Amino acid sequence: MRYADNQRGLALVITLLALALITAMVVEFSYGVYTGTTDLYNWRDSQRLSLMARSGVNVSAKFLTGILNGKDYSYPGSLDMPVENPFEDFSGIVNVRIEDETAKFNVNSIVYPNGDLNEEAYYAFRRLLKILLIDEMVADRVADWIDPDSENRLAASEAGAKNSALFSVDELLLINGINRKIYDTLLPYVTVYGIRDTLEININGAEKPVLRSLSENISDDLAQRVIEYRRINPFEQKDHLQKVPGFGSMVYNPISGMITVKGKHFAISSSAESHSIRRIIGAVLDTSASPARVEYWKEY
Ligand SMILES: [Ca+2]
Repeated sequence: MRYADNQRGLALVITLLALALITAMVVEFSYGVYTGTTDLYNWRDSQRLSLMARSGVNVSAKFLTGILNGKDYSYPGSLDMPVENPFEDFSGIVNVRIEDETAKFNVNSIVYPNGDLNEEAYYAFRRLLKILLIDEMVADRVADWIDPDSENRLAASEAGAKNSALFSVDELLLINGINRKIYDTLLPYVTVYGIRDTLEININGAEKPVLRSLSENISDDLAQRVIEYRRINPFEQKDHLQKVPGFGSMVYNPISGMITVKGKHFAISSSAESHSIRRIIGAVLDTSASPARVEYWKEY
């Protein structure tokens, strides 16, 4: 019963969002973006696409805050909403992707705001690296990059260090010892958004490696059971994790301070594409603020 309800709920959300997207775009276009001259065609097209991409973000942001308002949990960790040919005279596609950043590992959490190492988060990060077959020493390099002092944990690990928290994930590429391959492997699982006093991971959205990073006792099998369980019954409270077969209090208690069931930061990526011209907008919202605060915005 719950399964069907959730699936229906999700389908409804997507349909409503797609409808709202189209409506918002129609409204934006009625402001007279068109000039109608053929030599301006490419410019005009590209302007239209920018507007569509922007509408995608605005509408999703509104919907997201509406959905989250008054709810104790959020599920799933990511959502894709492609809308094809939204208007009669437009052949193209608008795609909006929403990702729960709280379901990812916040690398900034390994160093407390006061500069001390958060050992719990640090060891969790090492586990994440190990699971992804990345050298665990990368955790020390990230810690040195963030911490305010200049004492090398490893040879040259303080070289060029920023000595403060990362503002965006691509800063990871500036860190000595993190090459493109390591970065690409890490990217789907890490974020720089969220509180810094503790690691806080949304168990309703976290992917397997992130779930496993929380504890040595979370095996691949157990993480898989968590994913299957929440597909039918998203976690409404943290301690409902213990309803997952094999997830006893011995596993749950030590991690209870590092998890949550509701996303706070959400990344929205909206792309509009037509005749091989493409506009993309990436934004990150903090939905715990009221109204939601834009923490990042990039158009390309
Ligand atoms: Ca440092």
